[in-house]
Amino acid sequence: MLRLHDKPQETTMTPFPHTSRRRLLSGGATALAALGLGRAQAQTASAPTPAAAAPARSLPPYVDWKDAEQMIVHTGTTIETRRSAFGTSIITPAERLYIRNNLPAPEVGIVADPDAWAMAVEGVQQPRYLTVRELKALGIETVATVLQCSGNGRGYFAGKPSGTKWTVGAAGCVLWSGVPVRNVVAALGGLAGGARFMTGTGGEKLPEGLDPRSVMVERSVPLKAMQDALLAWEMNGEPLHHAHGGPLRLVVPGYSGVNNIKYIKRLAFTAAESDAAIQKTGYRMSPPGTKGDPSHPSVWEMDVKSWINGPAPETGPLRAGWVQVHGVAMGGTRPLRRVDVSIDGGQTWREARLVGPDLGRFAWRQFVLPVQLPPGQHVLASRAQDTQFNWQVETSPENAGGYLNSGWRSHALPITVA
Ligand SMILES: Nc1nc2c(c(=O)[nH]1)N[C@H]1C(S)=C(S)[C@@H](COP(=O)(O)O)O[C@H]1N2
Ligand SMILES: [Mo]
Repeated sequence: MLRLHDKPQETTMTPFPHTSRRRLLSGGATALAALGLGRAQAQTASAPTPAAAAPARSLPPYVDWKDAEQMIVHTGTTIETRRSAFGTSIITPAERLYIRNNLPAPEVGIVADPDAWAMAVEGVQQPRYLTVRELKALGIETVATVLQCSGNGRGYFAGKPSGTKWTVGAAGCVLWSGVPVRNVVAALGGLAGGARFMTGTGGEKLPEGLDPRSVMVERSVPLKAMQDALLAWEMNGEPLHHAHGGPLRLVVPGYSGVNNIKYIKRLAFTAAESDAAIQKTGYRMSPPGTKGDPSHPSVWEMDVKSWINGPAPETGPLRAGWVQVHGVAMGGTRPLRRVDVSIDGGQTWREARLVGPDLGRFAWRQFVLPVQLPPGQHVLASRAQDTQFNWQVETSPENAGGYLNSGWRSHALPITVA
């Protein structure tokens, strides 16, 4: 049976031809330059390779170009970035970015001629199909966003909700380039009226013999999300890789992973939310043990959140002395204001320093705090605050799907110093 809630599933993946191991940043130097990012900064500084580098499972063929040593393969459709692999650069390279597929991805041939990919636009004055080629004529913008699975952190919920036990690595900060959705709407004469939601539909081929509504990836977000949304064909300055939604992906900044529809084939401005299961009953904040329904809040906007990435135990034994505690912090939909760090599990806090570029309110920022660690056991924690003075919560409410865990306590990192 196919399930939709970020559950681990052993789906048979279509075998894809071997992709070149590493495609260098090339096509989108313009996008990077627009953000004042040189090549060096856009790449991740070399993070130490984990001592136990051998992955438990090997990467499936469609993502065998990823950096196997830096990934945790839960299943063929759920692949997480190691905590130590975010490094000290703000952008997560494609080779280290997590993967989450609710359905087997479409065949890789769809990116052979990306400009030919066509998408239906509905709920506008002049509904029609637009190809990527036509979209490219409507403008281009670049935005950095945190792409984070709604279930990131699920593995830290005490109630052990079923589904992939993601820790921190179902997330990354990436640069998207594409056309603003509002340009597309304007080019098609504006909204048809009565719309309250923006609904995107994924281009997967649905398995036969099942009610399409029960399996299709189709998500609605509040219409206001349109203001920041992009239809993206480029990620981190490269043509958008098939595995991350190429030829074309809906990017909804500030909204959790599932709302960022890969290989989008339809964008509709609708009065009602989609009646696909993934919208109606899936990705709902329902109490533990209950099934989601439209009365429960949908998993949409992300919260203020941070976590520490190092010093990480997985990179080898830690010695007493000065260390640079470092991590990432995001405001969700609002800019980040401040991050505090604790080395005693949250009893005392010190303000950390935000470092590196600020790529806007939808990106994450890096923070550091130099501390002197004596030998013994320590619990490293961080808590972020947005510009409206909302602190990251200590503990996120348990929910049936294990969604939106941003609690600083459960994300704390225990370390042993020799
Ligand atoms: N078409 C389509 N879009 C999708 C999905 C999917 O299965 N199909 N999965 C969603 C989920 S749950 C997440 S977390 C992100 C994962 O994006 P990534 O694989 O590029 O990291 O894509 C979202 N968009
Ligand atoms: Mo997800």
